[in-house]
Formats: sequence, structure tokens, C-alpha cells
Amino acid sequence: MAIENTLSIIKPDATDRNLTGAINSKLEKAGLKIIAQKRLKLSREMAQKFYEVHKDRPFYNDLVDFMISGPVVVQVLSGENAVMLNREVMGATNPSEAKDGTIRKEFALSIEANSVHGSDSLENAKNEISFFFSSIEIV
Ligand code: IDP
Ligand code: MG
Repeated sequence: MAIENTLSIIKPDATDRNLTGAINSKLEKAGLKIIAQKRLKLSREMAQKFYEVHKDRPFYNDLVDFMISGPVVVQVLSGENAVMLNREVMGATNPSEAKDGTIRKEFALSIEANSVHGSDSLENAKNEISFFFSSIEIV
């Protein structure tokens, strides 16, 4: 299997509860390497653009409001099969459906405030990584 990079975001509900380290620990224990990371506050325009694929969904405006409600930590995770491995570590979108031991099962507050984002395909991972990071920031 090939080494992949994927984009992860620790969402405002998690930074607010001081869970950055606890989430990073779960990612690292699963074998994902955090090869780039920064904490920032998204502008409305950035959040709208990042979640553009969901712009026709009923939850889009609330999701954008939530994502700009506090700081996020954006990170690049690297490892074998990293895109799908991170999705497994994250757990299902709805925490009530997430498996035991996953980040969302343990930390998410709701289907919206579900603590983490992770790219869902290698192609989206490439686009999402370049949305936040320049190549010199990924080492
Ligand atoms: P994912 O984060 O597991 O990939 P997506 O379907 O891509 O899930 O949705 C993006 C984000 O939108 C979710 O992580 C969650 O924060 C929010 N979201 C998804 N579905 C709902 C919903 O039914 N109600 C409220 N928010 C939702
Ligand atoms: Mg998604």
C-alpha cells in the first residue's frame, strides 16, 4: 500500500474543550504521522469555500457558522492508506453511529459538532491540503 497524505481539521468544539492533544494522541496511536499543523480561525469566506460541496444541503449555513465559531487546528496526516485510516479513526459522521474507540464516539457533541474533519478520497485530500498549506510547510 502507498504512503498517502490526508487533511484533518480539529473543529471548534474540540479546540474549545482543550482536546487537541487527546485527538492527536489517537491519530498517532493509529499510526498516522502529523507532518504539518497550524491553529487558525477560519473566515466565513474560507469556511464557505471549504464546504462548498455541501452548499445545497440544509445544514450548510449552520455548519459554516459552527466552523467559524472558534479556532480550528488544520493538519496534514501521513501514513499507509492514510485517507481511509483517518476516516476509520474518526468514526461515523453521526457520533451515535460511531464505533467504540473512535474520535467521534469519544469526543463529538453532535452530528454537527463532531470534533474532526477528514478528507474522504485521495483526490479531495490533495485539494484540501493545498487549500491550507504550501508545499514548503509539509515536511
Ligand atoms: P464527514 O465530516 O463525516 O465527511 P459530511 O457528510 O462530509 O461528513 O458532512 C460535513 C460536516 O457537515 C459533518 O462533519 C458535520 O459537521 C456536518 N453535518 C453533516 N451532516 C449533518 C446533519 O445532518 N446535520 C448537521 N450537520 C451535519
Ligand atoms: Mg466529508
